[in-house]
Amino acid sequence: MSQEPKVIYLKDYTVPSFLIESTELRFELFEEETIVHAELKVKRNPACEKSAASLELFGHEELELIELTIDGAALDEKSVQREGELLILSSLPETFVLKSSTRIHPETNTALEGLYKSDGMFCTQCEAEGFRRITFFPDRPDVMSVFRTTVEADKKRYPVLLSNGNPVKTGENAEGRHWVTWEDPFPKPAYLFALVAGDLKCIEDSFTTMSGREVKLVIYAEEKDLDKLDYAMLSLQKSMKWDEEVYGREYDLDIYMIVAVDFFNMGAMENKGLNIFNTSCVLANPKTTTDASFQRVEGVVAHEYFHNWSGNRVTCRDWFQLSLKEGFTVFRDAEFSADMNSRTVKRVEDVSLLRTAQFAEDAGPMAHPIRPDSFIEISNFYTMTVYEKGAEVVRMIHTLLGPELFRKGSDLYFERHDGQAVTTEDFVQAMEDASGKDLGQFRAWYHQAGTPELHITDEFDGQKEEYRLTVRQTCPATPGQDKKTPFQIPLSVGLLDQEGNELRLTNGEYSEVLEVTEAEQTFVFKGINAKPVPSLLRGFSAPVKLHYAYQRDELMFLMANDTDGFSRWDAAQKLGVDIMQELIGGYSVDRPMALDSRLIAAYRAVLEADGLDKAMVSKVLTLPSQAYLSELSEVIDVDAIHNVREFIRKKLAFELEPLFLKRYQENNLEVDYSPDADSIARRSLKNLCLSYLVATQKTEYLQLAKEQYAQSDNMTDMQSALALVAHSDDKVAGAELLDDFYAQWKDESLVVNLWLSIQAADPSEGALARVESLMHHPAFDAKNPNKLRSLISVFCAQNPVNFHAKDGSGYQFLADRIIELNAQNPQIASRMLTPLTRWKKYAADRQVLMRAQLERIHQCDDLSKDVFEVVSKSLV
Ligand code: B3K
Ligand code: ZN
Repeated sequence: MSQEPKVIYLKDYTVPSFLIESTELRFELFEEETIVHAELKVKRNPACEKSAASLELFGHEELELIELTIDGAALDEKSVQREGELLILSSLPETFVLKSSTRIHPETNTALEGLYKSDGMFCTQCEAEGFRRITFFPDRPDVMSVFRTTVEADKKRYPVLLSNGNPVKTGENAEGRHWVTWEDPFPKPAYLFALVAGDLKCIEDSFTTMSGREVKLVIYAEEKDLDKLDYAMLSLQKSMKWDEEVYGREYDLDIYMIVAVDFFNMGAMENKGLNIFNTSCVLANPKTTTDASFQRVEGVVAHEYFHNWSGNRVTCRDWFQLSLKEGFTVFRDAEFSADMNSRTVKRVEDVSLLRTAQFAEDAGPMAHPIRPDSFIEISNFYTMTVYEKGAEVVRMIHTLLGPELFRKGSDLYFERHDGQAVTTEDFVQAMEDASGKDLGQFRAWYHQAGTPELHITDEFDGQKEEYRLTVRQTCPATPGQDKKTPFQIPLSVGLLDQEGNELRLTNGEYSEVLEVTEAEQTFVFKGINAKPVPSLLRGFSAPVKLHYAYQRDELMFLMANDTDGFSRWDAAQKLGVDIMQELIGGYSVDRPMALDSRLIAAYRAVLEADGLDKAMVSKVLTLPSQAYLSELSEVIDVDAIHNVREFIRKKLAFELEPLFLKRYQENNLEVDYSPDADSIARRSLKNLCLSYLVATQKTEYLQLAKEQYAQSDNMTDMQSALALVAHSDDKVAGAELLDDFYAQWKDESLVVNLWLSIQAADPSEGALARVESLMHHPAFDAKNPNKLRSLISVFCAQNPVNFHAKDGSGYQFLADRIIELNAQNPQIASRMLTPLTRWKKYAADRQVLMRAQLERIHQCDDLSKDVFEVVSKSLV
């Protein structure tokens, strides 16, 4: 790369020198170019100390500036400077009108940032810094302005023209062109701007807010997808109601629109009044959509809706504050999903994700605090840490304050900062002010990276009738942070006596939140007359790693007796991890594998028990994942983990075959599909049982899977069965079903993505060659992020045995893709790079191969800032 990109630091933040009172935009959309006219009412910012400061506008290097005037006159040359992304205007009056016309090319924009085309329709993605690809503007979140936007295009090709706010005027021009003007009365930063133009169809409904205002709800998609929008509509209505009930937040505009687009870098975007969604996060129909995707649609619709308050009405001062809106909004959507479905299952799923992906990020070269101190490219910081750990940090505040004071705090935060661009500090301050709780030490969670570890030991003193828990906390060094100060950690605990009864604790309850604040601290429980079994970190009350030397029998005891559903699951995970780690350790020295019969007994007990929550049963009976075991490993032995896991799965399958079959049959009902929590639970248990049955390698069960495939009326059952057959040793049967599936669904893009993913994740030999040949299949499109994720990312992340092939072919394959994508779509390229960045966790031979590929990427000319930042930090 010719010049090393600049590092941006939080400590360098300064207030904007100018404010924009209003922004008027006019877009002329054509097939070969788009002209953007902008008229900004500008005034000096009284809060800016430099009285003669210049105005910094951001404009991507590809923007062609056609015209620029101030109060109707052209600027003299000396007052205009264009440097890279900046257009600097100096010698300016106190207030003025800045007009510009700019030529852009959405039709060739493959980065999918700014204004671009997705399947023939125009759409935008401006967060974080995409608006600067549209026109010259102070593109920073603390510059908020009211927008009035006119979109003009050919009427036939683009009958629907949308932007933020309410439509106020429409008209027709010569040559078959038409236009619509939209007004958004709420001041917003440019990153929330949106525009859509296309041949779209919609469904409409409404919502009456708590103050009695009727809001029109519209969801747009291509005509062929009109039958897949009802679930998103229902989810939107439920979200609106929930935010009124739980947070007292009412929607503010007269209309709320969602548009589904097929080419999208991430899940969805909360643009004011005009959300733009990846089709994968909005379309849902039993025939084409799995249960997991139904739940994702509900969760993402809620997430984007909740941003209207946590993100739009109160926004971020700068991008270091990203977790202010993302962490809080993820916490809000998780609580919503917990209320709509099963709370424990939602928690188990979120914690599993955190423990694998976020803990790995926190231990890798890109580790950063939820409020980073610096970045090269902000797009690289839409991370598990900022989102998921950020949500855990808000959850801890909720735990420390309790629900009532937390609500008082959020009310104060929204009231105090409505219409402002603020910091995470403002959020914590509001929580502190409303509750009176000192969160001084707690703030370390915002600026210290790394996953804290709690080492807990206990002592029982029969004479004093005392039980003591000693908690020692440490936190590993992370890039740029060698030493950490102790965190304030809410540690939720319970104590069980030998009969499995819960004991009353110091607070008189059965559960208590201990506040760990020191490097080492002892908590004493009095009046305890026999050594109890501790239930620790109930509900996963803090994003930490917990070490306590449980005996396997104690874990089985907790699985059976703990009253906290999350902890029962966690005990099962710990038992699985403990047993698997022992076998993984023996694998490299060829120790013969034998399964501790206690795991079989524990599984048998769960399978035999009646009346348990089916969703939890299927979670408990799922062995710790390859990803989780990898994260826990000092040095990841990919083959050992895979083979041990498969060995145990088979062993459990043989030992418990009749029970798996019984539960399969009981839950294989002929009833209409419904995506409610109970039905999802039933299908998940049924399909888990089927996966164990198929693991026996008995032909009758492969036959059963084929029958399920043929008979199923919903995508959940069909896809589960297809994956089992496709991944079985019977490659002929697998190929037959895969062909059948493709023939049936080739016109449903999202279903084809499932088909790609199943093949990419097939652990059998030759997977890379199959993936490479699929890249030439008509079903694949290297410009579409959903296709890239379904094929390439699934192969690299969910097919570890093949991706980490000893010859390094998997690594080379990924590096080739990154180098190709670097120019085409930097955000996707840099995101896809993640598996290579973890090279230090592997044995020396793999390390050398992985590093060599990172170096190859690093040496390429014209690396994007996105890829450069990740590669260079990974090579340190
Ligand atoms: N705020 C967007 C994410 C934008 C990512 C830009 N690279 C979606 C969300 O979190 O709701
Ligand atoms: Zn978000």
